[in-house]
Amino acid sequence: MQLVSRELEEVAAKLTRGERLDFNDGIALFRSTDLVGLGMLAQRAKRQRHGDQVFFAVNCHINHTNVCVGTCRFCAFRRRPGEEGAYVSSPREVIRRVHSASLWGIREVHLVGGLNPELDLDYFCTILQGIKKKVKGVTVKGLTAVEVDFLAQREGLSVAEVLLRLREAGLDALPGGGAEIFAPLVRQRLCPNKISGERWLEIHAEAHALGIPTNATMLYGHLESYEDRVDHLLRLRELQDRTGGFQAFIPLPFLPKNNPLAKEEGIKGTTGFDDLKTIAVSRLFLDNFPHIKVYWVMVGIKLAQVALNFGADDIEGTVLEERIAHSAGAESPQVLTRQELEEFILAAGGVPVERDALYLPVRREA
Ligand code: V47
Repeated sequence: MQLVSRELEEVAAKLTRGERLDFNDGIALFRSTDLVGLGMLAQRAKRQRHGDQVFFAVNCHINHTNVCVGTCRFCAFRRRPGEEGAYVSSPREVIRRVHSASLWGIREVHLVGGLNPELDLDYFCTILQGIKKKVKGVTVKGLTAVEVDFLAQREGLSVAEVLLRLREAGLDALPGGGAEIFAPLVRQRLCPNKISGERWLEIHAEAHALGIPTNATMLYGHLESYEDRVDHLLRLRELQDRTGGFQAFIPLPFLPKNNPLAKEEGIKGTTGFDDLKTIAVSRLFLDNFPHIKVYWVMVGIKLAQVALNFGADDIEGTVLEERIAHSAGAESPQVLTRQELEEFILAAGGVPVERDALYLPVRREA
């Protein structure tokens, strides 16, 4: 029986032979409309690696400040210093919030914010030390490569020095934000002041060299072409070949509310078809990434459940208090409980495995 359409046959044969996909294969996958065939290939790859396991974290997201000197056109979260609605949480406030979230049994904190020139390295070290002291056993995935670069410049330190200080204070892993799309021409139109794709990759390579694992993201569904998406995946795969330091890849669909990019360019947001396709292609193309994560906050809970059958093995998380996606119109709730998340994974045919920021399994007393 023919399981995949003609257009996928060649790639399917390559995958069956255990061969790596190249740039043209990536384009063929993105151009294909055989979503079911793609999903089947991706889910086979997911099962070969993880069986029925689906990883999740009981976590909280802390966005400590929305003050940002960046000018990313897709962002609905940032405020200029002094602008109405601008906020900065003190270290004490952040630690208090993590402490109160610990009543939910969190084992991971996701800490990211704007590029706020008022916040120095000590601010972050105080937060990290405070979190680790107050909440035993919690792990912290915090500061994007963009924030690390900004801090290094502010402090006149090297990236490695900043990372070492942060690690000493309690940082366990870097999140994947700020990658957006690496292709320079599109990146320039999306986020003209942001570090280049090369710099983003360099900072992740530095983290990997220090033994700090990281994630990677790709913002899609705006001005980029399929060629740009495959280029992005290819660059990530190449770095992963060299370092092995990436844990998870998370494709992020562009959300079109309250931001200049959507308004000025008339962008409507992605389709469910594209979201599932991008998850599936990511799984097939990034053959050296252990985890492909679906972010239910951005794709919606129901589609995230389907994505767990289209190659994703990981789902972010209980989340609690996310602001970046909700500012840009995410319609999902602010939080899922651990029980809801587990039920949701089970209903999608998965076996839930709770993990921390280092992907170590979390064992709970019954
Ligand atoms: O870098 C900003 C994106 C990212 C919009 O590493 C937008 O585990 C869509 O990186 N529409 C931050 N996306 C979120 C992020 C993340 C989320 C969950 C888990 C992990 C992880 C990382 O959000 C930004 C940017 O790419 N973003 N605005 C928008 N309008």
